[in-house]
Amino acid sequence: SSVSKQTYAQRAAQHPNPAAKALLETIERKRTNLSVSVDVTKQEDFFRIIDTVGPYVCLLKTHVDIIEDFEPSVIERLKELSQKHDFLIFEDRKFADIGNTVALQYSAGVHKIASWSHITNAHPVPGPSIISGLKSVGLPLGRGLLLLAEMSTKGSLATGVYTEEAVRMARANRDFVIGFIAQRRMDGVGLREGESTPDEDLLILTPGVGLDTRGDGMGQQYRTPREVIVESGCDVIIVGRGIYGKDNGANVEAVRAQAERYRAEGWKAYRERVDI
Ligand code: 5FU
Repeated sequence: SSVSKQTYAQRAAQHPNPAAKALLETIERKRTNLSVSVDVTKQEDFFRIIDTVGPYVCLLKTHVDIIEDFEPSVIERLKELSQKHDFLIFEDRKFADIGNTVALQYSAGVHKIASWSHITNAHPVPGPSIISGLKSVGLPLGRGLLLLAEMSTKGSLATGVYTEEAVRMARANRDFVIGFIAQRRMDGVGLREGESTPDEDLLILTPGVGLDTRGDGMGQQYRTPREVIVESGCDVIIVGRGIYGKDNGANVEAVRAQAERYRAEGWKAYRERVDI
């Protein structure tokens, strides 16, 4: 049956990439398809939010380069919280350069992303060489890559033929590319006459999710978990400000309540989709 009708457990059992398999297993074990994006600039806020939302997420999304008081111990603490709460880590780095440069950006510098981030992502704009570059670093470490096939923003240029080519690039690299940042399921997108992909399972992780507003006045567009999971067939909802609010998550109980709420909405939508 089509991937979107299968359970996360069924998909985990079949997935060839270790990071994708671990993500699907975590989703099933914790009964959550929620990823929280922790976009705050101070360590203190960052770790308070993570320790609060940890029990409710399968995947914790970071922009590690926005942390002002970054030091190497941030990574050690992030790894400890990932163990404590049983979630994977996704550094939303959006690589976009030539293969040689992205391999250096991924492995080296201050952040050494490949050494701790189970999943990262890249813009397909340079073509397939961006995958080769990142793969040379990430594949031996068992990492997974998402391609940005679409974006949530108003006026995004990632549409049409660009999106189709992104899907073809992923299909040609299924050992390392585990899916997409996108707004809808990509099964069948970009297939040429006579092509079929019966055993393909490319995950869809979807930002631009909010229950209380439709946008942020800076181009972001929000849809509900049900629109994303049921109507568009996506696998993971990514929520930032909808969970930690406008005050960097100062109110711990409010953050916990929102994380529980989005987890429940995302899981209910999944059960509706697969009919369980
Ligand atoms: F690729 C994308 C995209 O298309 N839209 C996004 O919003 C990534 N994002 C990220 O998801 C963005 O960089 C933020 O980290 C997060 C959304 O945060 P929000 O507070 O839920 O709007």
